[in-house]
Amino acid sequence: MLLLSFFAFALGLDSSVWATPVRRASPILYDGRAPSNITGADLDQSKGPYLAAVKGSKNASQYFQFLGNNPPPTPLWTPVQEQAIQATIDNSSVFTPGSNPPQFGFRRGELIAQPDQTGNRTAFNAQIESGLTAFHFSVQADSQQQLNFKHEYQPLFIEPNDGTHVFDLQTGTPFNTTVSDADARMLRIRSHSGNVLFQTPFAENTWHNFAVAVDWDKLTLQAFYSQNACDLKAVTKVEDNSSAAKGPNGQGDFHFGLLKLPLINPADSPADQADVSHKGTQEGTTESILYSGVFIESAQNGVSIGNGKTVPIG
Ligand SMILES: *[C@@H]1O[C@H](CO)[C@@H](O)[C@H](O)[C@H]1NC(C)=O
Ligand SMILES: *[C@@H]1O[C@H](CO)[C@@H](O)[C@H](O)[C@H]1NC(C)=O
Ligand SMILES: *[C@@H]1O[C@H](CO)[C@@H](O)[C@H](O)[C@H]1NC(C)=O
Ligand SMILES: *[C@@H]1O[C@H](CO)[C@@H](O)[C@H](O)[C@H]1NC(C)=O
Ligand SMILES: *[C@@H]1O[C@H](CO)[C@@H](O)[C@H](O)[C@H]1NC(C)=O
Ligand SMILES: CC(=O)N[C@H]1CO[C@H](CO)[C@@H](O)[C@@H]1O
Repeated sequence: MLLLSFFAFALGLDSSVWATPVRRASPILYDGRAPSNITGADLDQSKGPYLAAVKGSKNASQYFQFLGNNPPPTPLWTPVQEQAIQATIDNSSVFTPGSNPPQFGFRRGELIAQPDQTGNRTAFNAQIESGLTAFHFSVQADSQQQLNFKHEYQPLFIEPNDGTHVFDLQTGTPFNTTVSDADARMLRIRSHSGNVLFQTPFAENTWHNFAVAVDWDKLTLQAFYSQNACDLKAVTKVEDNSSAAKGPNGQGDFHFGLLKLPLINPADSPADQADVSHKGTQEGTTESILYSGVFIESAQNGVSIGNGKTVPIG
């Protein structure tokens, strides 16, 4: 039976042919699941699906590791071959954007989805951010190099040129707030306006699987979530996200990796305290998070929920 389901999935046969809930797979628009043959040298040259430009002074392969089977990737997309990616920041993870000053407030190391090294990213972003598309990603805590939950982190986002996020993943203590440790240790999906659509405890030794379906015409979001091998389930309704811009102004790079905000330095002026990219306090610790199952699909025929199944939006 398993084998039959797999072939039905692979051949794109309609569900009505089979007694299982298998449906036509939605076309994949971007596959960021690291293949077994990718190397650190590929990453250093941004060869393949990742532009590794947002990072500190070291080579990309010193901030991102391909983990083979240790730990194994999320089991949700078996039998797709992939390996988890460990993203690490340390005190050297100060990004200098072009000719602008270094961002001493942040520590960051992010991969940006790209078609390939020579592809046109603007055209690619228009492809992955038109119609109805779903952004899939799984994250796991790294218990050896833990985050500091007193800080805010934004481990995944889509950023148009205006610097806003169409949606993002956030964890830690939101900048300039005080929350309990339990409330800080949450994974939160936020809308363009920064409202939390869904949150769940960032438990260790667990793959936290997410999908966010974006309707780029109606400007809505719907979040899906599961752990480990369990099918994704809708955890929100289709929510209004109309503060985001429509068309090219609302399209931007898809980032995943650690972006760590500073704590406020009380000695700074109010203006400097608000300058999160350049000011504030960082402890300079080495911290990691793991990614797996990163891909983007057209969701016209529904959202893949794992184990060969799809569900409609809404
Ligand atoms: C890995 O192998 C695939 C399939 O043979 C190939 O298309 C791809 O270019 C290879 N990737 C790298 C980074 O070498
Ligand atoms: C980065 O990689 C290049 C080419 O392999 C090497 O020459 C250089 O020493 C590396 N830089 C660091 C900081 O490790
Ligand atoms: C890249 O694609 C955009 C959008 O399709 C287009 O306007 C632009 O001219 C392209 N750039 C290059 C260098 O081809
Ligand atoms: C921090 O929050 C306080 C209280 O809401 C506010 O007055 C202050 O402007 C905020 N500072 C920054 C840098 O956001
Ligand atoms: C971290 O880097 C900053 C900026 O380069 C530097 O001022 C600071 O002394 C470093 N902290 C540690 C703990 O090395
Ligand atoms: C969930 C959410 O943040 N929705 C907002 C999307 O944008 C519209 C327009 O600004 C707001 O009214 C919603 O609250």
